[in-house]
Amino acid sequence: MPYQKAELDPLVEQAKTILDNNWLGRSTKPAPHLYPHQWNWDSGFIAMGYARYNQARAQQELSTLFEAQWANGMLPQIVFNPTALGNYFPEPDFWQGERSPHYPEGILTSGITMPPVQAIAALRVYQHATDKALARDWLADIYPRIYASHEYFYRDRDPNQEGLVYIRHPWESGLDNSPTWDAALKAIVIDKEKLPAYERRDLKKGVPKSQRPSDDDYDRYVFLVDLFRRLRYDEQAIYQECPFLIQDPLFNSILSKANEDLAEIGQVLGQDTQQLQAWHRQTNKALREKMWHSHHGGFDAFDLRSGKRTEVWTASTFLPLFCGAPTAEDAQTVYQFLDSNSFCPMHQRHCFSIPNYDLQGEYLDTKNYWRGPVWINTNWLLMKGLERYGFNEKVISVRHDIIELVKRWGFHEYFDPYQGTGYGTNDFSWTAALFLDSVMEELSV
Ligand code: 9WN
Repeated sequence: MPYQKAELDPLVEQAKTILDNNWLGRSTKPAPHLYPHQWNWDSGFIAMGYARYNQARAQQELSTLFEAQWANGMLPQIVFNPTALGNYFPEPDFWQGERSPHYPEGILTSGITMPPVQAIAALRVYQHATDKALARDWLADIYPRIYASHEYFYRDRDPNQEGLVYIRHPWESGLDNSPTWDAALKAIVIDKEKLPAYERRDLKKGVPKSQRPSDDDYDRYVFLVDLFRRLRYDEQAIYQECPFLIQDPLFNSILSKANEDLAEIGQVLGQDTQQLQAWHRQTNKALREKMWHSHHGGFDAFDLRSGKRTEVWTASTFLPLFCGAPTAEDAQTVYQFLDSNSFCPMHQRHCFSIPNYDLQGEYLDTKNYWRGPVWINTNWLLMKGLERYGFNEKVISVRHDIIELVKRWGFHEYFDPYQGTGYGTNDFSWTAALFLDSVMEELSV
């Protein structure tokens, strides 16, 4: 179903208008009401969209994020917009990041991180730049900062030196209430008396409760934040005490691909990139050796606390395609699983690929956040992974689903895997940005 430029042009204009309206002057908020601050991985995806038509903004978006980098290299999940406080939970008064000696001065941030897509975004900004000299100067400025964020992961999040980093909060995964975290979260026993008082603000922004994480999930999210602030964000102490420590394939695949892309940036700048290449190889090897599940044909997460694999199948299961971890032979097996009834096969037109959770899974909820709906960012990442291994027919099919979902239902946060109906909040920035990128790609082939 090839698209005509004329039918996509008005949608591209709409996408740009959404990004313009969400632009805060130096960064972009993910959505007008629900998310009024700057988010870490959102900014990476947003920069990839700007890269297609506004180089200056793409560069500014990422530079602003790095102004909030902690002294230990950690790039925070949220950079708060001081003029919008009081609209989201948790905000700086709850995080109390200043308890850490690494907290940046004069900037308000949360105390966790997110999947490191920045190198991937920065390389795309450079590749699409119309002013290459300007982009090169910008790369020279941002390269050591991105490098420091990768160094932080391998130094502070990989205690066994395996080449696999852990996340210590579901919000760090970006896939907050994915069924992958259920068992680890359930194992945290909450004493309501001791839990700090808090009020959810996400339920006051027009999104039905049935499409958001549960109250039980939030209790555990809060429990973990409270633990981190009590431990003054000391990574060693957190490693000793945190009940939630998980090595996730999506997070590690993004980090691995980010090493590869940062090495490419390093080469543009004439830097020695051996360490980056070594990290990339080591993480790919570890993904293959520790996370590959040949029986299912996918990769699953490893819970460092229980010592068990999660055996939960989500978009994350396939992400190692993105960083080139599977062998060519195993990639065929991965593909069989990805293009099966569990994740909407391409020749079956009563569903949209790629739902975040197994359509045959026990906990499927087609309306609830990361527990079933299709998300444009994971589709985009998987599309790139499929491209890497030459699954070209599926690449086109996923790209058409990205375009079709937006065309029929609008720029929503996530979509029903069967009906396509848009859920969550709307005028969502990364949906607009990655739609734009996908359309440019569609029209160029
Ligand atoms: C917590 C901003 C973020 C995304 C995440 C998505 C959602 C936040 C929330 O929104 O998470 O980080 O309040 O639910 O899960 O991936 O980055 O768009």
